[in-house]
Amino acid sequence: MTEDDEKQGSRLIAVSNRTAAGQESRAGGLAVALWDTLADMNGLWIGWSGRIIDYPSNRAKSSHEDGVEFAITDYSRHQYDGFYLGYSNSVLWPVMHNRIDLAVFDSEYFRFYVEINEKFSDIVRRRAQPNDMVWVHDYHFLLLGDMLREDGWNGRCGFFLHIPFPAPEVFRAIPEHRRLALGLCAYNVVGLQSGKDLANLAQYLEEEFGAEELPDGRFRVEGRTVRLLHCPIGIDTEGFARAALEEPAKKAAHSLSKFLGDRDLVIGVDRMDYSKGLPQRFEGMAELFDRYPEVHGKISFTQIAPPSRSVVEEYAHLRQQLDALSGRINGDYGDLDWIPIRYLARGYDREQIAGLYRLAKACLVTPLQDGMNLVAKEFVAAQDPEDPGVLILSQFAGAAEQMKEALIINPYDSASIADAVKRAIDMPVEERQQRWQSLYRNLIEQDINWWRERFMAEFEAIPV
Ligand code: ADQ
Repeated sequence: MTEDDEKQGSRLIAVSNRTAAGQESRAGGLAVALWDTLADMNGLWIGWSGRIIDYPSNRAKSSHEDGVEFAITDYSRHQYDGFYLGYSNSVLWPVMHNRIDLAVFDSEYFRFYVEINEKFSDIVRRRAQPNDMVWVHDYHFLLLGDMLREDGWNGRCGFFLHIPFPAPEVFRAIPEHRRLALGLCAYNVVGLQSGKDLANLAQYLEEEFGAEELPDGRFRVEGRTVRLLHCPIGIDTEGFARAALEEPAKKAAHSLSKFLGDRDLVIGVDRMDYSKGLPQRFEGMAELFDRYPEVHGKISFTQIAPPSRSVVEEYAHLRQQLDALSGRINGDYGDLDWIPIRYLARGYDREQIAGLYRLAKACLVTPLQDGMNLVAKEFVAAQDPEDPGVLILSQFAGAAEQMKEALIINPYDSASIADAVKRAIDMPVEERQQRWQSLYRNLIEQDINWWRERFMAEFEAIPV
């Protein structure tokens, strides 16, 4: 009998491509929420090590950290290219973000996607006991639940999709769409960020498989029964608000304010990704400078966007686009003593970012599609209640469903961005306070713990 066999009660097993194992700082957010849940439930977290090696084992290596067990595995170069860069990030990511034009449909990729999902199924299978709960995260593992079922595991198995579920006709652009969607239905519960994502998936299942909604709200799809759960992810609101008052935050804000002088700061913080609408944001700022000459020299836009997944060609292209746009805008509108756009292609610690948010008069969050967008929530959490900054938020971010008191914009319309920035800069303090209070109240109510409890409650209700 192995050590695992001896453990009694229900254990939580989380699966995600990357885990928080060995991370120096895991302050706030998903990592902490999952970690706490796992520590409470004798948990195990399974994921990729981040290493690429010649002959990776099919097994995972166990380690323990602060009450959580980790099972971490490596990928080969082919698996990394085919599964991670290929199918996950060159097929699923673009299509789910409505960018079929950027997808690369190479049938080899899917082979590796299946291979890695099988590998993880095997790792889970070796460790899972019948009354354990397996909570799988994100688009890398759409097929994992299905494979676990094929492997004969009938325990509780849930999935949370962090990115959007697109309109059915967009999802159908993926050659393997039916297999992926049926795979999803092997999970007992599928959590989605927004009501729109849920409606898209339900519509797809109805159209494609004639799915039937049962009286208890679950869907019956080709002999499988799945609950679709609207479960928008939150942040550690109070923790983030506190971080904005601490020393690293103050120091970062102080450094930036030396550069700003008495200008108003407009900030953007993103991973550099084409889904985040960065060129559109820069164009919006150009439109602002064009329409409102009175703001020249009065505001400074700082965009923080470290490169991500830089080996994928599309990201290199985006970087060039941003370099060219910021150069053009600074050339057109800048002056001897004013740089309109500062673009910093590097990451900062979240503690520092919290201070920058608090310093800002407005934050631009302009994704063309986004599952949720946590930057929008962090910005609000970091504000000074007496003198809060204004959130400018894309109608295409999942967060827009919850954050209605933000200034909602259409990122494709640069005039809408320009006018919103002008309105934010001019907004009277009473209106800023009212908007902020209502946004903050919701962030406290629906924080990261609310999210995990909502999902876990659904999970625990599944009969074993
Ligand atoms: P992401 O696409 O990574 O997440 P987002 O929700 O914005 O996007 O979260 C990014 C996190 O990274 C935030 O905590 C933010 O502070 C941090 N971050 C971003 N840019 C940074 C920078 N330049 N420097 C330092 N930190 C930075 C996916 C989905 C989202 C969904 C989340 C969670 O795409 O839609 O909200 O998962 O479910």
